Amino acid sequence: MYISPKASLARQREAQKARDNRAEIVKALSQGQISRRDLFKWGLYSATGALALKNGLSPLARSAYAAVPTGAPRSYLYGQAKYSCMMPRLDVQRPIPLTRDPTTRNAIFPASYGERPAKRLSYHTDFTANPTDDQFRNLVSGRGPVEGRPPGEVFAHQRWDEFFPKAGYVMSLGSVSAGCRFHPAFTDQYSNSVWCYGAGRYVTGRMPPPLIKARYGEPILTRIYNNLPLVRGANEGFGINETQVHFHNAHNGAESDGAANVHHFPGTFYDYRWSTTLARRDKINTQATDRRASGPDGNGGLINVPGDFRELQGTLWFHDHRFFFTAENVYKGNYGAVNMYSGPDRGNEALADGVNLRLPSGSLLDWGNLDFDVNLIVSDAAMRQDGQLFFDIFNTDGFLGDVPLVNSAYAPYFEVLPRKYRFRILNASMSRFWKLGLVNSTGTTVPFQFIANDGNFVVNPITLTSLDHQGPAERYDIIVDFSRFRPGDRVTLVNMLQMRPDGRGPQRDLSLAQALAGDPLDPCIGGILQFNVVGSVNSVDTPGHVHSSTTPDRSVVPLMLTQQIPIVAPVRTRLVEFGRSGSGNSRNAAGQCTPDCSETASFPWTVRVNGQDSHSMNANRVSLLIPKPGEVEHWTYVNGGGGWDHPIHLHFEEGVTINRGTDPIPATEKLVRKDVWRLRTIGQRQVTFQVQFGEYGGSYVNHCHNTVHEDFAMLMRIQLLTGVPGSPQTAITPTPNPTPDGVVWTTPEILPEGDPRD
Ligand SMILES: [Cu+2]
Repeated sequence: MYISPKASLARQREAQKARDNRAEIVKALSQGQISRRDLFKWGLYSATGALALKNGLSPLARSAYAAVPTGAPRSYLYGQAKYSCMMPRLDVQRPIPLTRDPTTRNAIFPASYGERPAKRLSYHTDFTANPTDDQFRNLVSGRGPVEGRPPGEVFAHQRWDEFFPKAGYVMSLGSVSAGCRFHPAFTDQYSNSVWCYGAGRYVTGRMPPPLIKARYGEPILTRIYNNLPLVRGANEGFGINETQVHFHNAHNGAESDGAANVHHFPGTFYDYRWSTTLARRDKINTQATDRRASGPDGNGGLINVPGDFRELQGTLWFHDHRFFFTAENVYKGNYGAVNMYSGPDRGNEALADGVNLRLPSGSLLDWGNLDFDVNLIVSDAAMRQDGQLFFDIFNTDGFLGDVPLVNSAYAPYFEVLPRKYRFRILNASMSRFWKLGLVNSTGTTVPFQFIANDGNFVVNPITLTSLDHQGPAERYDIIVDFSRFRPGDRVTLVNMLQMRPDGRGPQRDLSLAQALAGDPLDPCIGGILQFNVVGSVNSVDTPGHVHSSTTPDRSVVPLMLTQQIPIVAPVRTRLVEFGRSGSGNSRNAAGQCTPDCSETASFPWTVRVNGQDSHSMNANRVSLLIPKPGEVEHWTYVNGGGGWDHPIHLHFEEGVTINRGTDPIPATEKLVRKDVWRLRTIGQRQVTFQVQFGEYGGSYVNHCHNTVHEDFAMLMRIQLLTGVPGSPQTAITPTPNPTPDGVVWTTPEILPEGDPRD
């Protein structure tokens, strides 16, 4: 259909008006000027909780001429074309050495940092005992404890002495300062359009996202200060000024998992102990004699650790997990990457000791070289006409942006040498799935090798010409060999997946030619990153050093990366259905959620265990209980409906993917360890995997990682019991309910269908 320029302009204006109206409502709600009741009264809100699709009110009403896929007018790009800015590398954080005070068992920061010691028990414990002592009070707000971690033994760091932290990181989550942009030619983001991390105490946030280089055998203490505005509404329309930080699938006690309903408030900090525990520590290789179960010692050697080397992890990330507001907060910038280094996955391509796999990385540093081992965080954003980041908080299906970002930069370019590179691709989108492939300048696909799924090695590298769908939070590690190219050549990373315009999931796979032709309805289809092959690049590992294309590539891609974990008969099976069964029951009779949710939130997305009733998220309800560690279980996840996909994330443990029901299973998933499984609409609607729990206990979660589904409220609580005598984790964890004045405890209900105890 032909649309005249004049009519097109009118439609753009109307779409803009719709978005402005909606933004006004969001702002008025967040600042308490109107209530949910007012919206009902005005007929703008339905009983199911959705905003009425009235023209001019909802940008998703098609009559509002909103652009696909954002529901708002096309983002303003200041006339910039793709590949016009350089891709930033992630902001590598520097570890702070911690020492142990033998008397107090506290971890001491060097005096120059001015940081109080990290302790096994939260400072909230001291605040509760000494409520008038200012040293334990949040002095920014003047109210409540200075640490957000709940008080007492239940939230003490588990196995503190065994995993005593040696490396410290102090970061603040804050508003951003001037100069924060998605492209050098774009406008600065307002200080509260973007909220992200900065290194230090009570500092502003910065882009690109941080990267922490972790290694087995060196436990970490990450102190996160909440430096966000005290006023909830100071958020440019979305995002809540409270956070709990989830270290996505690292093997940690629940008190450090960042998803035990422990969000904290502006002015407070939270000490997360990231233990670097290798799974099966109490069961396999308990004497730490297997050299493959190890971390680099910094001097060419290894520090052995107990545990199963087949469960070594690599590419991980951390992100906000404030229940009911995760999508807004992650989208706003609350995330970062963690590379876990081990004996086999050393981040050194030259060191040959029989354990190190020598994957592409570099060799200037003993471990953790990044020169040829590159994190690519892929996401999609939308911007208002004034260039500020935009999010639609009323959307419960899925939020899609129209601006592809890599490491927070708009469709950038990256200079590479003609040699092998490792790329760690993370999908950090809220709702968008990607299907990525590589193409050269003549339009021919460039094959590559797939080596890891969700941070877990596949047994043998798999040669591919395009990746499988990559749902939110999934990580794919690939090796690309640019040695067949010459300086001046170009290779493009292309997205070949068309999403449903409503954001609920993928619509169809495109051919490479279709993707390269672009889609006028969705600018995130087609190229998102261009590799420019050059003759020399500057080192990021040793600033000042220059790598040349004539330097030999000493990296190796071995035929075998790890060994297969066998599938065995399970102690029990579980069935979890992720569906859409009417209005979820996140609100109690008084209309309140646990924890508090937006007044306007509705809960169409539900979870059902073993065929019983459907529920939506309630932090005071345990839906699955794991009675003791070490028991092998087989779980089946099923998509309960049609028309949408769910990328389902299990915290704390990976599962070995067994089958996709009777549907074919791709080599990149078959018997591969994962922590996010896509449940598709047709074909691969279900997945069965083998899982066992161990080493830690407490309150964890399992949820959809389309964070919009997660917030509305496809999430359930899991309780792990450890059976360690005297440990609080032998019992159900009481629910901590954070308030600005401190934590209040409640006793959770337990769904009988999720409790296998007699
Ligand atoms: Cu979902």
